[in-house]
Amino acid sequence: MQNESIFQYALIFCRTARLHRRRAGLALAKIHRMANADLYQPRPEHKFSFGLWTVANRGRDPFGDCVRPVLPPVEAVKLLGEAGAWGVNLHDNDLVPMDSPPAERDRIVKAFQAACRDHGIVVPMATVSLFYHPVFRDGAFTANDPEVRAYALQKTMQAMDLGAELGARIFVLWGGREGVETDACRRADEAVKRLREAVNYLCAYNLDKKYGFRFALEAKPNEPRGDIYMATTGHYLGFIPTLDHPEMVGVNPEFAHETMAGLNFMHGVAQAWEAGKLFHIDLNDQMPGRFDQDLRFGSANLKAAFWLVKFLEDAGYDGPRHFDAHAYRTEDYEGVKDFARGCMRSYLVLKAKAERWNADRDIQAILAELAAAPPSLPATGAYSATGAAALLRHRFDKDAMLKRRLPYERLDQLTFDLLAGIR
Ligand code: GLT
Ligand code: MN
Ligand code: MN
Repeated sequence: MQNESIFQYALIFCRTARLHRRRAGLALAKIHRMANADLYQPRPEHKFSFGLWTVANRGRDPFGDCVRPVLPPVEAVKLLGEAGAWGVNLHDNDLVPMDSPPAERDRIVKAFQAACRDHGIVVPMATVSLFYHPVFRDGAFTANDPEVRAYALQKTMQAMDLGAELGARIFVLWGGREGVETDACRRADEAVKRLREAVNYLCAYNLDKKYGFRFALEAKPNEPRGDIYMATTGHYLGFIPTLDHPEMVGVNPEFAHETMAGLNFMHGVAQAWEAGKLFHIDLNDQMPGRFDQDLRFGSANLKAAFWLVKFLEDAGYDGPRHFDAHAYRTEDYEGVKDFARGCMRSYLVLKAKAERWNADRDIQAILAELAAAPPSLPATGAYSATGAAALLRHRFDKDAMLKRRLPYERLDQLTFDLLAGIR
């Protein structure tokens, strides 16, 4: 009898405990969800920005017309405010139509500034369209026609005036038309010289006007030209030290552009960062071997996006995280908002994953093992005659070196498990 009641008591206890455990579990899951929701919520300190041309993209492609109606700039700012972005960037003509009379220009700028204030949006970067108007059919700064080259400078100076008025401190130059279909048209080194002359001129204007801009040069291998001269970020990193004011000029690497060239985007970004030249970044996605897709960040190459976010966060990059992408052509403007939210959310999810990766004991144990060096190894950091003599004397045990593990398969699988959410 006594045993029976003990048994019953134990049963009730167990049930209650299970109930409590379930409740506790549910509460914990809720806390987790809330914490994560907060973790993935864009905030101003994340510096997420979008180009006016990205959210206002109307879905036109070379084979089909627009699918979305015009989204006026003030409406685009509203959309970005609602989506939780921090900044908006623009080309001169994204905001002010070409050849607008001054009074009209000023009215447009005022209305835009008011919209930015109302929706808590800043303008970190400005740029210039030197590709849309047919006059740039043979390029802008590198065009053969000296009048086109002069016009390109004038247009850029006016775009700098506009950017400065809006508070931008970064000025992007994307030479989309600076290229060829046939190399018969000019010597390629002549194009490099013309480009240098133009950037030098604009740096001098920047100093003259005390705008304090930092120029960020954006590379692309092709599209809309058959070949664009400055094909990769690496090309620009080689070009910048040849300028009159190299300290004023850096790069704006774009995920899609380097991927179109078949390159590892993060490697280019890392080199720019290491050289102190990562002034801006264009985040999006792209399948290699395709046309210029400008897909939502993280939507096509999850692992590449992860390594990139991990790199930026580990390095302490504190510039804008600019999304230069656009929504699928199948979307309406609600879908464009989903697209914008998705870019930022994916970045923040990957940022949280990078923190997990850095805190993961198994991953860190492998990294520690990889970094270990035998104590007898002569130092090779800086050259000295005695150091070099010690290195020349040293006997390397290649068999022992070969026996050291390089467990990259496991490291990569741990990364995969972590990204897949099972770790
Ligand atoms: C254009 C291009 C982008 C550039 C923009 C800046 S315009 O949309 O595809 O990569 O960053 O000029
Ligand atoms: Mn871009
Ligand atoms: Mn692009």
